[in-house]
Amino acid sequence: MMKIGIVCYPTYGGSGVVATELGMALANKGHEVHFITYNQPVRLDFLNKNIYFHEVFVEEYPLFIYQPYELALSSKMVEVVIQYDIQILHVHYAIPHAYAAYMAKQILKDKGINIKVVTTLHGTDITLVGSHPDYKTAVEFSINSSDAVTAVSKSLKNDTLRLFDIKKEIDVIYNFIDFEKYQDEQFDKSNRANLANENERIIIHTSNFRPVKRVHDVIEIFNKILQKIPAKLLMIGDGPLRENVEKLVKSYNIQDKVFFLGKTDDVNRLLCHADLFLLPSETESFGLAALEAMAAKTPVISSNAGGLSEVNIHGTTGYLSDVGNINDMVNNAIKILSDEKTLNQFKMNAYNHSLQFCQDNILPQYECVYRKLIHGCC
Ligand code: GMT
Repeated sequence: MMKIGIVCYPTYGGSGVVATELGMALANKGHEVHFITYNQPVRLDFLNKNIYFHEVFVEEYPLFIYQPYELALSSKMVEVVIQYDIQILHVHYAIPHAYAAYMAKQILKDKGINIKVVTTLHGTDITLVGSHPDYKTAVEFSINSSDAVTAVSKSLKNDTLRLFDIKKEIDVIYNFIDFEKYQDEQFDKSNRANLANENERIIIHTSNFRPVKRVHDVIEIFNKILQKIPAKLLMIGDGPLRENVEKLVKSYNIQDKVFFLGKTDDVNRLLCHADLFLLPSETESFGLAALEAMAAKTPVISSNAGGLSEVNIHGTTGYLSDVGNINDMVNNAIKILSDEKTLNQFKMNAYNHSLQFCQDNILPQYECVYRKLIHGCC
């Protein structure tokens, strides 16, 4: 049994989801897991045994324009490590977690404690934000100062090596799925009729509606598919572009075909009805949303950005197109949706491919990283 502190963003984003699912899975295996973050992580189940939650408070003070979150986080890490004899601090998303962990490590060193820090890179912390000149020096330093570094795809590892001067080995450990949440039997298939007519295909997009997700492309693609195939589009999630995209839907007069469902924890309950998943992102280090769709037997039409080709296999589990190539995505979608036999084949392929990302395959890889740091071997 190991004692592990997990630091993450407690929000709907992929990195928070991965960190939370990882923590819960480790706890189920008997490890003691301490979440250290500013809010209760969205998918955290407190009824799970071996789970602890430590909230980071940031005291407001009129002098501060920016509240010193990293400082409060480092202090909380030190406090939790000492109180619970934590052996590993696993921080998800480099900014500012890896930097705060470095500070905590130095403070603990001063007290005679050698805490091991694992940093997992998730994507935008490297590709969009981390490499910006305002952050690069500190991000590079904190990655190099971690005891172990993991990245969620080969593509992200390569991006990290290209954008930073990295002196550490980076282990690729893919995102994973808890297949218990995707067992067909637990879903009531009869309520499909509440989402679409029998002759309509159900298409889903899930994201945080940020520019990187190219949500406008989702609507453009769907509008073109609609001209050939009766369908409904479920837009799951929320974010800055939602209002804008709702306007685009109105401008095409397809409000009766597109439903904005907002944020929900029940994505798997909706995905079990889906025929197609759209993810035309500008960049995507891995694409957990696509993997979740595949686990629910849903083929994926995606861009070929970042690590998406490591998840979605062109011509087998779905199709990949260049970013912004809407017509190609439409043609591929129609290829899949036009006849039942092809659709069912893609659905089974998607599911079968997703199985290799099951929790049982991925969890031991993280445990191995921890053990190497604590005991020197796996
Ligand atoms: O995609 C997002 O906007 C959320 C983001 C995050 O940091 O929480 O997701 C990133 O991490 C996920 C989990 O590792 C990956 O599956 C996503 O592909 C990655 N997003 C991007 O690279 C844009």
